[in-house]
Amino acid sequence: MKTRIGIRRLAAVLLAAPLLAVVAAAGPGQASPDGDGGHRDDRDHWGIITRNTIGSPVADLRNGPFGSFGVFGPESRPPYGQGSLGIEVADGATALTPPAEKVDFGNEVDFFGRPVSGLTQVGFHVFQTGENITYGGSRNMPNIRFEIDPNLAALPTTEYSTLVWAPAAAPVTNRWSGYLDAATSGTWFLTGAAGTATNCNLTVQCTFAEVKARLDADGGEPATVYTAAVGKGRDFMWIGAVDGLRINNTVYDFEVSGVRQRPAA
Ligand SMILES: [Ca+2]
Ligand SMILES: [Ca+2]
Repeated sequence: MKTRIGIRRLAAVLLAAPLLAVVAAAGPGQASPDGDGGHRDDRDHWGIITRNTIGSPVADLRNGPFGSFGVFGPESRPPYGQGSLGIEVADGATALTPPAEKVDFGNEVDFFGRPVSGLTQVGFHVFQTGENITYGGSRNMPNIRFEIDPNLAALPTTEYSTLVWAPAAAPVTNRWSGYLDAATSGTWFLTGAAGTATNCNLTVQCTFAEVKARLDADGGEPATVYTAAVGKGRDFMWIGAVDGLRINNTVYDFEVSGVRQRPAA
C-alpha cells in the first residue's frame, strides 16, 4: 500500500509539469493519465467525425458551463461530472451552399453493426441559451445523429442514411435542462432516399417508434448502425453544450479528460 501511494505521488509530481503532461497525452492510442474511471479504450473512440464536419466549428470537451450567473442548484452545473461537450457552429461561415457550419462529435467504432431496432433509450441534457433561440427559434437545438445502413428492400443500392433526432424546444434556457428523452419527445427523420421511402424525412418527421418500425417494415436485412454522434448543423448559429448522452443503458459523460461511461440510472 505504501508503495502504491508513493507511485501516485510521483505520478502527480510528474504530471504537474505541463510539458510532460502534453507528451504523455500525445502518443498514438495512449490515454490521458488523469483518471477516467477505467474506460480508456471506450473513451478513445469519441471525437469529431471529420467526414461530417464543415467549416471550423467547435466541439470541445470543456469545463462547465456553470451558471448562467444567478442560477444555483443542479441546473447551474453539468448533470454529470463537471464538464460537457461545448458546441459552437456559425451560420454564414463558408462559401458552400448552405454556408452554415456543421459538426458531429461521435463514435465510429463502438456502435458499428448494431441493429437500429436495438436502440431503445436515447437522449441528452442540453445547455440552451436565449441567444440561440434568437438565432433560429426555440427548436434551434443540437441533434443526435446515427449514420445507418437502412437496408430497405425497395432501395437495394442505398446503403447510407442519417437517422436524426430534432429535439423539441428546451424547457429552460441559460441553464442546464433535465434529461430530454429522444424516445418520447421531439421528432426523427432520415436523410436521402431512405427518408423519402419511409416518409420520415425533413418535411414529414416521425416519432422514434415510427421511424424504427418503418425502417424494418420490409423485413429482410434489418437497418444497422454505422456511427453515433451529437452534432449541429447545417442551419442556424448555435453556441451551447450537451452532457449525459444516453444510448440504451449507458450514459456518456462528457468531461475535459474524455468521455466516461456510466450505467444509466
Ligand atoms: Ca459531464
Ligand atoms: Ca430491411
